[in-house]
Amino acid sequence: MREGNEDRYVVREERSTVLLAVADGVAGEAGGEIAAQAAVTELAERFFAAPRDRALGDALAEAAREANGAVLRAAKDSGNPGAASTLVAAAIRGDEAVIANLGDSRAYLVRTGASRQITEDHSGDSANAITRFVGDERGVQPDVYAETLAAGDRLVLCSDGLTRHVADEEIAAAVSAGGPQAAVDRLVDLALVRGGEDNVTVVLYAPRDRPARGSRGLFVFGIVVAFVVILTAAAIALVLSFPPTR
Ligand SMILES: [Mn+2]
Repeated sequence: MREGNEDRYVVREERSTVLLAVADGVAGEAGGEIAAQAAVTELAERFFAAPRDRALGDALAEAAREANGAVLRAAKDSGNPGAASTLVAAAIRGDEAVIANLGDSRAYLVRTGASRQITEDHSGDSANAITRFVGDERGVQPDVYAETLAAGDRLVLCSDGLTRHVADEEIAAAVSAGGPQAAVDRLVDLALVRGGEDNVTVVLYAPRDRPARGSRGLFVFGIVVAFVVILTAAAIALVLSFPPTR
């Protein structure tokens, strides 16, 4: 098992908007934890500081660029000038979800029993190489994807500690089989049994299954009321869910 945890995540809800992110400090680089922490902290600060009328995708991309600067500063200040991190983030407001990524941490949409990888990995030829990351002196431009969520959809953000060992179909099966907590437990267990050498972080977003109608006829997905963190030496699973509607 790896001694340190180079994965970091953030879950924050403000102004009816939910921000989720996972960052994985680049393997082999000293300061990976510092880079990942700086990435998620700055992302959240900048994202929620954006003007309210800013489009979600623009706010998220801009926050990712600011996170890049923060990682560079943190790396330099800590004496680890090569430190870098992946970053995958999702911003959700109502039924609108925007996802941004740099590196090989992923986002999946699980819908009606099937999973679809939303993000495209920015990875190189060798096993651990990533071609885009936060902590890049050249500056970054994340890929941005937009999804419209439907009732029953699940959004999964995860680090490569999961996806190196667990197939897309298994993610779909675990997420579709039961409640959010059982799903992340199952996924982390699978990854640890098969690998156990990398940190595993899974953030599962579960909108309310039976959306209420908003004043303009839009789906309203409710407010975050609970999340659970499971921490072991090598695994973090986070469930974010809404209370079942009566
Ligand atoms: Mn990893």
